[in-house]
Amino acid sequence: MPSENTTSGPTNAGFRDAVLRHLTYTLGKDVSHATVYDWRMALSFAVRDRVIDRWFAATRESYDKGAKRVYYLSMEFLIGRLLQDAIVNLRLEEQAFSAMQDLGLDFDTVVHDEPDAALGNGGLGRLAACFLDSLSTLGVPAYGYGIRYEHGLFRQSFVDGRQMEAPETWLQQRNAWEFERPEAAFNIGFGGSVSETGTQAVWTPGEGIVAQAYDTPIIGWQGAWANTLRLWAAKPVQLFDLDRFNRGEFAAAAEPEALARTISRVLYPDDTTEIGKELRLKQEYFFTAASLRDILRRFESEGHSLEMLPKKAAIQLNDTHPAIAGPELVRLLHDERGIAFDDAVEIACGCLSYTNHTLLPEALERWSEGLMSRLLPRHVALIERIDAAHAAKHPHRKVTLMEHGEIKMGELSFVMAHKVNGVSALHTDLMKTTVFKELHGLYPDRIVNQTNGVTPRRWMLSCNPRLSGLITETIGDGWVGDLEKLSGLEKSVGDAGFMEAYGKAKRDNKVQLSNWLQSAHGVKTDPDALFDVQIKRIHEYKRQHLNILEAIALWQEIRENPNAGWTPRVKIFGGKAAPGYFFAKDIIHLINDVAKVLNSDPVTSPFLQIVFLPNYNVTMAERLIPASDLSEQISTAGKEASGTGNMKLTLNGALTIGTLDGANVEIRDRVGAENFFLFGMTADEAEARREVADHAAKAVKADARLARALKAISDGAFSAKERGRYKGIVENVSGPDYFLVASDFADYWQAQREVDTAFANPQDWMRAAALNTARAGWFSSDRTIRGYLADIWHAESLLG
Ligand code: F58
Repeated sequence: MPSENTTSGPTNAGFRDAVLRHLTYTLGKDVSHATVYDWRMALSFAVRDRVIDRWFAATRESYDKGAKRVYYLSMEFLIGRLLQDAIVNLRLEEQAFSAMQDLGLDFDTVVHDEPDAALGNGGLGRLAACFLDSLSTLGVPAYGYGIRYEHGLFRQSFVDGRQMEAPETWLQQRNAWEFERPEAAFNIGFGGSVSETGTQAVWTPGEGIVAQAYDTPIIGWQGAWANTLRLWAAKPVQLFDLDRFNRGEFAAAAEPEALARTISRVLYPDDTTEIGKELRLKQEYFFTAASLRDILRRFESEGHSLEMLPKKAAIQLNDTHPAIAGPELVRLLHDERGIAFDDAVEIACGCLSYTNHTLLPEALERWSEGLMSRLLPRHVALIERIDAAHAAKHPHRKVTLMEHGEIKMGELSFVMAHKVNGVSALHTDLMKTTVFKELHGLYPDRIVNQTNGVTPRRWMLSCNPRLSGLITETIGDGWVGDLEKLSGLEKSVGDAGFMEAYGKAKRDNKVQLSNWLQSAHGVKTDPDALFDVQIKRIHEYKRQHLNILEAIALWQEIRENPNAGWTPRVKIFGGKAAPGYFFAKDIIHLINDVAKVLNSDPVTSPFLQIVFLPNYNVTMAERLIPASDLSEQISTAGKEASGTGNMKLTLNGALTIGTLDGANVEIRDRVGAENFFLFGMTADEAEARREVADHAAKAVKADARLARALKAISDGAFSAKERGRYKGIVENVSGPDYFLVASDFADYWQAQREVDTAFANPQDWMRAAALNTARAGWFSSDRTIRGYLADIWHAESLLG
């Protein structure tokens, strides 16, 4: 830990005493019996105490000033661990570190005892977490609303190279950061019947569930402000059936509780079945409806009239998962509060805005009308009316909200929002020309761009203390709250002393990672090798299979010519595949199988090693990113909406090998083409290539390396006992190859060899790495949030 000095706050001894007090009086443990868990909890409570006053003050100030609040509705908040984050934001490093030292504990061991809150899947969820940090840092009154998943995303392990899924158990221990709010609870209904009274209706749900709030304070940089992450847990209306219990039906007596709890049990239940789909839709309505009721309750408690809602509440839909917010808000205003339908729609539109995170048509949610009518009968009728109103306004429109018996949640979100945003410049342009082409034509001012960003507090200050220390020594600590100040480093890039220190920070980070790989995973790596990292969800469009094919081809070439002066490389993979996505699971299996063969090859392994780390999560990202040399951002152009890992890696001085996709385009523009390894087709070229008959077969034929790598897979070089194991992957890459692995392979290979050459010249490499850091300042989520405030939310910071 860096020994940051605090100018205010408790003395070190005072802080240590606070930890001891919590150990004794909150946890009921004495020092001689305390476990690491007890100490971690005691430390967390002591830190949490420093948050509370600020949190209350922020809430009061928002009320006093009648401020507009931002509400971020998201199925995922991938917040990871909170202890270190709170310590860093409150600048309590020195106190916390010395308290642990005084008490004879190792600070890192205590901090690393905290489980990751795996309440998300990928970038969409992590973006929500970075936004919470930035909203608090900027002093914007805001709430994150989501689900308190008991198990979150599954825990991944590998058995014989195959992905296994087990429930995540982050809530098995007490969660130090949340406050249960039994009084903040709403009944959420499903099913039942609707009786019309004129244009209004009364919905009488057939079943109900209670949404109960749990609040986690989110403290901003230097503790200037704190907002709330409010997560809903599902509870039964009736806890326990005493009659059945008394009849001896013990299991049945507990059934209502078990059934109710399924709603907040896991993130992404397998929705390949009807019952899985139903659960997923219930989850979406559950948290959206509870959040809207909470928002209205707060608004009404301030005594405003309903037309004022858009002036007081900005409600952001993080993807389509909370898209039911449109009809639900109309229902609450129209059916329950008597506002005329058209006015209700207008008010709802004034509040709602929608972020799109994908252009993959199969990823844009659609719900069957049958299912929706069964669960949310009133909402289906309201969607029909919203659609009719849209049609009346635009008689020539072709795009409808319902089609082929399905409700299209992307289109519904678009129509119900006053702004719709993409998450990178390219993605936003493609939204206008592809998925939302017609709607964009009808509402040309609606789509805006807000390129994603990442919080510098977690993704530099906290995860990379060595580089952070050097940056602060060089330009002062203003960069943490204003990342664009990193540009001040540019003038030091020519300075030998700075460059030596920069290189040393990276090298020390790599040694630290190497040690961890050895101790936690039994893998031996050479910290002087190039650390080549691809960490993200496993998906065909992200093309982890392109990466592993290149590794196979390289292995074959090194074997043929082992003395050609190869640049030693460790390829590190991390990421989970959705449980029902079998192709992605095959990719994981293939990478693990290839790793087994390559890592045990005595000729090639000094130059090429493959490591696939199980259970990639936020904490693992915090370990890997500061130690990475090369960032693999190799998606098929046009498919990665933005990427945020690419930004974190750039900031931490990894050079990117990447396509012109998502935010890579903007990263390359900023860091300079000479500090970025570009390859592959553009989005337009990719579209055109798909039209060429047999494009993949032709590409394979034209590239002996690719053909040989594919043949090795088919011949069972990595699956001797089951030669056909990867038939699906081989046939896909040489057949339909929608994601253009074959067509981009040769260029990717070439770019990788340029990487080899560049890495062999450490001075130039480090210079490029330092320039990546110096030029990454624009990718702060503080900048992104300022953009949302100005262009979408029209809300303000309450800090000076
Ligand atoms: C990600 N989406 C995008 N979705 O892929 C990435 O380009 C972008 O940077 C990021 O959002 C933030 O804008 C993403 O993470 C999911 O995880 C889906 C959740 C629902 C199921 C399908 C995946």
